[in-house]
Amino acid sequence: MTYLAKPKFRHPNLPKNELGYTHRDYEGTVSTLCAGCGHDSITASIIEACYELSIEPHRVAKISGIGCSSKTPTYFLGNSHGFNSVHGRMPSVLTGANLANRDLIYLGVSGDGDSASIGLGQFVHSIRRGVNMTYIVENNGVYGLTKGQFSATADRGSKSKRGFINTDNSIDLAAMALQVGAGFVARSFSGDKAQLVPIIKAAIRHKGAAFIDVISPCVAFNNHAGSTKSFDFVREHNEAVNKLDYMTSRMPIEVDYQPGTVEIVEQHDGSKLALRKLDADYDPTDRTAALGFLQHHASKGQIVTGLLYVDEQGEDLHAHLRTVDAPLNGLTERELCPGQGALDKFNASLR
Ligand SMILES: Cc1ncc(C[n+]2csc(CCOP(=O)(O)OP(=O)(O)O)c2C)c(N)n1
Ligand code: SF4
Ligand SMILES: [Mg+2]
Repeated sequence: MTYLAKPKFRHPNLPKNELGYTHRDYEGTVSTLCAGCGHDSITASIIEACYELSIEPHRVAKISGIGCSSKTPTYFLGNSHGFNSVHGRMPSVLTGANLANRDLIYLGVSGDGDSASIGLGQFVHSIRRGVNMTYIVENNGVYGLTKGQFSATADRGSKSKRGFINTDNSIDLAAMALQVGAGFVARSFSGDKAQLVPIIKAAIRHKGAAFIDVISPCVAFNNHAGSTKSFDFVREHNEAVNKLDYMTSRMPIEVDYQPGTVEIVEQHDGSKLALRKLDADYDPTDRTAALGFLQHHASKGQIVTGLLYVDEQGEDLHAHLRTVDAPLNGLTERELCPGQGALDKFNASLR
């Protein structure tokens, strides 16, 4: 069996959103990921965000690549459109779908292997083009699905489960998204639902390319001492005033910390992550300052979390290409193929 459907029974008094839908209407099948995987916590935040925004599920298209992270769209929004594509190719498949039907809300779900290695070119080009989408990377620093090789986001010096030390420099996808012009860039932690849900909601509302890097510890291959994506490492490198809720072996790790504080998050394997939540007075409208802020704290071993940058006047690829307002499937044959006269006129305009 490749998936487990959830029982249809639901309590009659479940809370409902403006559309009359309950959380259950935004769920998918039962997750087959390892118990405690950070990716499942991100799934829960996506469900919560879509429920709170009262999104009509049939208006969402969720597109992913290959990896444990890319499997997750099966576990949320079971009544939405979905396409599990090819390793590293989510951005181009999403771009094509978006150009054909601009009326849908596009959720791109990917992993650090999917986006920072094989799909790195696709990642930067979809962002720099301003494709209207929410692009979520579930970042665990490893190729979880293929047994835990280092990914390109693994920090130099971090240790694999088998004891190998990563000697390669790492790629910071949030910094890269800033550099290539993303209109919205945020970073969060899978176990910080209080921070992640509003970020996802804001990203969905943003017009243009919205990128969210979510640190999401892999309990199977990246949750040991020496890993810088483990819960313990995050906890240790969190500078400031925040406080982590709990970490129990094999249970999802949750955090709850205040703006301007650093929380050291202990992972299942005992390794630690340092999360630094942006200050309440941080200005997210300055792209250059955001890049400097990220790099400054990264040099101190801190992972900055929060909304790093937003361009509130965001524009998307359709505006750049001056496409028609209607989705292509809403056009008539005459509109799609206006004849030789229109083609001659267009060709003449390019001479
Ligand atoms: C073209 C191609 N190359 C390699 C693979 C093998 N492969 C499958 S998933 C994966 C890495 C997944 O890592 P990531 O995107 O970080 O997802 P995670 O499992 O960690 O969530 C690789 C290398 C593949 N499926 N297709
Ligand atoms: S191998 Fe890692 S990333 Fe994959 S499901 Fe298990 S914990 Fe999650
Ligand atoms: Mg990964």
